[in-house]
Amino acid sequence: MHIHILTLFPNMFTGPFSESIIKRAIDQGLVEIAIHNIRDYTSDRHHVVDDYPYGGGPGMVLKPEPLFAAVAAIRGECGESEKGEAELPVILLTPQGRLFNQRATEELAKYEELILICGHYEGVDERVREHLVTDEISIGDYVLSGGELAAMVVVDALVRQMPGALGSEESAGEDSHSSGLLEYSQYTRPQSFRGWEVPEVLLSGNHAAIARWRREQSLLRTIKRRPDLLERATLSDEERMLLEGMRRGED
Ligand code: 6GU
Repeated sequence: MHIHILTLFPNMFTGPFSESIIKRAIDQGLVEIAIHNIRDYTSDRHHVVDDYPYGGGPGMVLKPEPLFAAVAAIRGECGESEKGEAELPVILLTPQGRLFNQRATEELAKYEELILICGHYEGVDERVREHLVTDEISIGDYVLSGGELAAMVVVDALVRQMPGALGSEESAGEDSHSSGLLEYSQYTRPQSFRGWEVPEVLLSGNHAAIARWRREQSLLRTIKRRPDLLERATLSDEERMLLEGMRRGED
């Protein structure tokens, strides 16, 4: 997968992309991440990227020309100038976008190539939204200073679900949200810590019992913390019965 990021602050990405799972995925060639400085696509002498809002008001607005130029250059550079919107999504990171979640990750993961635009200042010129961008994404109902941190969140979520991105010791299959439920509780050594014990069943060696216990924990945790997730989770008949029991407080 080839991810292009358009930003005014390219240095923000160096730390997060040179560590851990993302770094490994880049080194393995699973993902190529190109950071483009929006300022490099200005054509005026002073490399102006923003301007005052028409009609007045506080803050600055990102100008359309550099963003259109950057996307055109990326389309050309990749020899895919004929690539339509369907193949090359141009995604604006903005608090006004649709909420990002695991399902959105799965959708984006289907693309071979995508462009993420990090919004900044008071916003971007509306013509960018109307005529350049194919999708708008927000990572939650709060306001960040720019789209950069959101872009990192999207990249991380995308990378960790790529086959081969996680080591053999790791697994995305049991992550919270991968099944529509929250992940079960985890324990490691010591077996007794400050008098707090690891649940017996995990020491039993009985794999079926362990799997059952974990699924139960998952359900319990989800019903307590995020009952909204249960509406869309795929559950077996046994799990539905368990859930009913939990709801009636019989667990
Ligand atoms: Cl994508 N951008 C900004 N600036 N703030 C946000 C966001 C994005 N998602 C949540 N808050």
